[in-house]
Amino acid sequence: MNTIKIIADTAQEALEQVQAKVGPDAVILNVRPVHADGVKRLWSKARVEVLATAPEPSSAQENVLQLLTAKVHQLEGALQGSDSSEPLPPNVIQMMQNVGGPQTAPAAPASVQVLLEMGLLPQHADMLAGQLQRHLGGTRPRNLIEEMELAREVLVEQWHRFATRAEQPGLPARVLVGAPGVGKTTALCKWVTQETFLGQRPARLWRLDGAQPNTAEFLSLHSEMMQVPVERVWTDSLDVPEDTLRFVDLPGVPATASAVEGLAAQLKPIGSAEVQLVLNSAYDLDLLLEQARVFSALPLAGLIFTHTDESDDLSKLWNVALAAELPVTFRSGGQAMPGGFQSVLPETLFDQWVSAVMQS
Ligand SMILES: Nc1nc2c(ncn2[C@@H]2O[C@H](COP(=O)(O)OP(=O)(O)O)[C@@H](O)[C@H]2O)c(=O)[nH]1
Ligand SMILES: [Mg+2]
Repeated sequence: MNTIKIIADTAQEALEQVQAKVGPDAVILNVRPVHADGVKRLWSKARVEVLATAPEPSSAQENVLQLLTAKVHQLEGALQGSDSSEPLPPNVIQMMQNVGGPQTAPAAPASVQVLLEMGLLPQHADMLAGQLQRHLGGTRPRNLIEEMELAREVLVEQWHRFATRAEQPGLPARVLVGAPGVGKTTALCKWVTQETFLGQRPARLWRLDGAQPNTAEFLSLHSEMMQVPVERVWTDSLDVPEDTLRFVDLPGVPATASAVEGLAAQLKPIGSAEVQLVLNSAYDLDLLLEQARVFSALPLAGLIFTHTDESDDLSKLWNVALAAELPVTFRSGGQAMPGGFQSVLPETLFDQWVSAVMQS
């Protein structure tokens, strides 16, 4: 990967230079303030360093369901004793053998059993099986692939229902909540960078204290570089233009009913807010489900999964989203700004889940 480094006096200048050199689609890997060395540091202002690279050439998107078809055909070939040119990966053989095996419930459709093998929790499998049955009525899909396509459709629809229900009119303030240390401030910093630096949208930030002080110094430094004003107390009297994005960073609270109740009281003055629960995807599924359950006392609009650089188990994202009945809005990996901070589409997440299992 060819990376270029630009140092300029302002973020705006740096972005212009990057785009002039790499083109309008330049991928911004990291933005950070740099200081002069030695005593010069005393009088010279921080400059802005940007690392950027060209976008990856868009490789032909592999259709995962086709991938799955190929595997199923291979399996059928293997079962009939015909010499299939390529041996099946052991995990696929294992998965297909388990499907319909004695230990699985006979009533569950094959696609649901495949998803169970992929890590879907049994409680979601029951819901999915019920929905599939409703979709199908008396007709049976012709093969596993068709059935998987239908399962994908059902899950995606469910996800869109969660998202629609959580939607709010206008531009509510974006508030990140969660347990301490899960990556809230880092994710917020990336989000602000994406919107202001790359999206050129006006923004304002509140770094509020709760029961604990909010020690997010790096957020203030970063915002200064982005020329995003930072407030330390919430005030209604501030005349913020309507098109300005408002972001709120709060210190983390433990996932207990009383702490979350305290947080709810703190959110009240903010009024209309889009509250995102931040979860560390490297944590155990049980812990994530527990955090989602406790924080659901707040009017949550979505989930943000951090540390995706340390965990690639996508079944966790599906399981928590389905349990909390919330969409995953962003995935965030690593400490670079804005680095990997991607909005999540359920279709893509499903396909990535299938292909990750197929290729593991
Ligand atoms: N590897 C990795 N580290 C992260 C990620 N997000 C945050 N961190 C690190 O985790 C620590 C806590 O992050 P912070 O954003 O301050 O957490 P907060 O307490 O929830 O606001 C810091 O050292 C971050 O640099 C991530 O996606 N991947
Ligand atoms: Mg923080």
